[in-house]
Amino acid sequence: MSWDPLPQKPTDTDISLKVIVVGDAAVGKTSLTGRFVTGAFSHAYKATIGTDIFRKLVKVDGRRVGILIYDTGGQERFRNLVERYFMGAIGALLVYDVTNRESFVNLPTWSRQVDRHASGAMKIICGNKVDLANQRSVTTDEGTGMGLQLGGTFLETSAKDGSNVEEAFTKIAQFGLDRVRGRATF
Ligand code: G3D
Ligand code: MG
Repeated sequence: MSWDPLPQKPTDTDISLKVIVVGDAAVGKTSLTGRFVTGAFSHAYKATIGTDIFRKLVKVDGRRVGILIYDTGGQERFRNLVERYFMGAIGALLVYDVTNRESFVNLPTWSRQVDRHASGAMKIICGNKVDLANQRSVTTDEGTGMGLQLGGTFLETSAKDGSNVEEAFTKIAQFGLDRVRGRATF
């Protein structure tokens, strides 16, 4: 990726970043992506088969950042996605469901995949479905510990009520912008 010179040709973005969304089936990967891209929650999303790619334009530091979000599905149970899926990603959402302990326990496996195939990508650990407070089986402290263990930033999210969804993607956009400018400290 190059930053200087800025593109002179008419274009709607200054920079494009690839973000991948990984985690066990049904943790809310498609719902988080949909919430971020459309600003709404819908039960109408079909189980993802293969990879869907969504695009959203955000402004960070006055720059127009195009975020390409690769939402995967169907292959989750193999935990071994094709390398092309990870390649070139600047950041990854590693999603678990706070009401599903197994999805939390499986996070290190997802993290290893990201480290192996998208080396240097920023990892955002998302404990999703926090709106389901009375069904919770993973505590906030455990999530914080997992974030430290995996070298990622931990956030608790809800695709349903929108909590921290914008933050999760924006942190990656900021990181990507800093990295392209050679200022990343990560
Ligand atoms: P996936 O893409 O990781 O497989 P989905 O997961 O986004 O398809 O979501 C799986 C189910 O969890 C869906 O339920 C979806 O509506 C629900 N879900 C996703 N995020 C949240 C959330 O933050 N809160 C709550 N309460 N539910 C969520 P259905 O019943 O539609 O299959
Ligand atoms: Mg999906």
